Parts: sequence; C-alpha cells; structure tokens
Amino acid sequence: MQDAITAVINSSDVQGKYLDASSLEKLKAYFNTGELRVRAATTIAANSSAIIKEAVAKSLLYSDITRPGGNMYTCRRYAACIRDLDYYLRYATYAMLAGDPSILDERVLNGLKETYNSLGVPIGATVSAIQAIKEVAAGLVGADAGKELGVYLDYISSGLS
Ligand SMILES: CCC1=C(C)/C(=C/C2=NC(=C\c3[nH]c(/C=C4\NC(=O)[C@H](C)[C@H]4CC)c(C)c3CCC(=O)O)/C(CCC(=O)O)=C2C)NC1=O
Repeated sequence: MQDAITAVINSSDVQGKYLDASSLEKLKAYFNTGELRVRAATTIAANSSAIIKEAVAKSLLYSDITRPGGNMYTCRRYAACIRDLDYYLRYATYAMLAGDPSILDERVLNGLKETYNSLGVPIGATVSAIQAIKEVAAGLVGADAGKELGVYLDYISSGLS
C-alpha cells in the first residue's frame, strides 16, 4: 500500500533527486486537505450502516435483483451484497485518508471481477449501488470531502467495469 507521501518520495528516489516543485505541490495539496479527510472519515465511520442502507434503498431494493431469481435473493446473498458494499465504503475511506488508490488494487479489486463473473453477481447493479453510496456519503460529509471520497469510489467502479 502507498500513500500520497510515499508515492512522491518513491518517484523522487528512483530519480535520485530531492522533491521537485510539482511533487511539493502534490504534498501541499494533500496536507491542506488533511483535516477535511480526517473529519470525513470520522463521519463515515459513525454512519456507515446508515449510508449503506440508504444507498441500497436508492439503487437496489424492490428491483428484479431482490426478487426470486435475482442475485440478492435469499438472506445469505442479500447479506453478502451489503457486506461487499461495506467493504467498498471502508476501503474507499482508507484510500481517501491515504490520498492514494493502491490499497484498492491490492485488497479489493484483485480478482474481484472474475469472482463476480463466476458467481453471476451483476456488475452494472453493483456499480449503481456504489454510485448511490457516493451520493449519500457526499450528502453527509459535504461537497468537498464527498468529491474526494468519490474519486476512490469511482476507482472501484471502473476497476469492476
Ligand atoms: C475486502 C475485499 C473483498 C471483496 C470485495 C469481496 C467480495 C466478494 N463478494 C462475494 C459474493 C457476493 N457478492 C454479492 C453482491 C451483490 N449481488 C447483487 O446482486 C448486488 C448487485 C451485489 C451487492 C451490491 C453477492 C450476492 C454474493 C454472493 C453470491 C453467491 O454466493 O451466490 C464473494 C464470494 C465469496 C463470498 O460469498 O463471500 C466475494 C469474494 N470479498 C472480499 O474479501
């Protein structure tokens, strides 16, 4: 896993150089938004199940997916879906704090699409649910932090698509 700081340090080190102006700008932007990220992470942690519940209500409930034959039908599969969405929110929050998406590649997206395809988990509906999480979370943490979190939720969506 990388973060915004190790990312610029590693790339400077490869070149055997001190941080150049653009690396320093990246770091400055990261530090300037540090408090915003921490505050957002606190709010998300305190409201994670409500966020997921509302996002599911907005995107998946009472559709063919929750009816017999749908991939969320039966409590076991419904629970697996909610659990997956909670993984996405939690890992997107970690990535937002780190200011870097590498944790998503390593711990979430690696092999996920293949798993979903082999189990018949619909990817389009999953992406809609992730987009709904983005909206609901932004409503709670505010537009700026919501945008920052959204970067990593979008990263998961594109990694699945
Ligand atoms: C931390 C990283 C991590 C991720 C991301 C993860 C995902 C993940 N989701 C799974 C299943 C599943 N995922 C879903 C999800 C859904 N079905 C739908 O129709 C909805 C659209 C969607 C929710 C948005 C369902 C229903 C299953 C169970 C499928 C089955 O067993 O038939 C499975 C198969 C094993 C299991 O059932 O636990 C994995 C590995 N596991 C991990 O360890």
